[in-house]
Amino acid sequence: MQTIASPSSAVIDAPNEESSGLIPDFTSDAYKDAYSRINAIVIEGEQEAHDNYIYLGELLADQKEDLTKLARMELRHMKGFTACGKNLGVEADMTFAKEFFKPLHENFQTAFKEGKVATCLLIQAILIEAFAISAYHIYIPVSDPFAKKITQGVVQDEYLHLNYGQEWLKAHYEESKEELIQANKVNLPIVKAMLDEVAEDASVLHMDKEDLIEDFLIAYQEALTHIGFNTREMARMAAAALVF
Ligand code: PL3
Ligand code: FE2
Ligand code: FE2
Repeated sequence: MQTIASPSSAVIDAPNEESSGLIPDFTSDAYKDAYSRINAIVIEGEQEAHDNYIYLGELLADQKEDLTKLARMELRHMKGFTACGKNLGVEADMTFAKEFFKPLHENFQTAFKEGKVATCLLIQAILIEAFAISAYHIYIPVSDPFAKKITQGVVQDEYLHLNYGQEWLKAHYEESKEELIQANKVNLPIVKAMLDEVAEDASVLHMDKEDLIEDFLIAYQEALTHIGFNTREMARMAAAALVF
């Protein structure tokens, strides 16, 4: 039986100090402008993560209780990040954030309607969670003290979510393998495009794009390894998506 296990063993290196640079001026207009979009992305991402775990509970009826717990955590994250924006006097640009998530949102919805659990889990519990873990990890050293405390709490939960997805997929590896390869091919380029889109605003927050990519790839590769893919298969998956 599947339970919510302890955090994955994935330990990600600290971002290098040179690229994260000095602590930014949280009160500057440039910082607030970039934060209005980044904060919105995170709020929208947490809201969608909540919804996606609720949907997954529909597909995996025997897991509904655990998935509802994960969904509740996401709502807490959403509220925490909303408070971070308010604390800096920033209004989140939710219209921008909804557009930002649209491609992954639509692909999740299509997979959900087709009952494709492996695809839904790859999108939410692996790709989005790995993206969130890398982003939060890079953000923590350059965040304001209020946001730092919140983000540190959140990132621990995100490991549980990634772990949930990888355990289910590991247990269903043989029957999910082809579907995962296909879902990776479609969705990995979308995540790369999202990273590209956020990079400029992230740099205003003193978050380095290369660090983000590096952390994301480490978390993603560790998850795929845990699920059961070997090095050659992962190289093929990277080549099929050929994005980084
Ligand atoms: C799932 O639990 C959460 C999904 C959220 C996706 C986050 C994307 C992060 C984009 C770059 C952000 C920098 C972090 C800043 C935090 C205010
Ligand atoms: Fe979350
Ligand atoms: Fe999560």
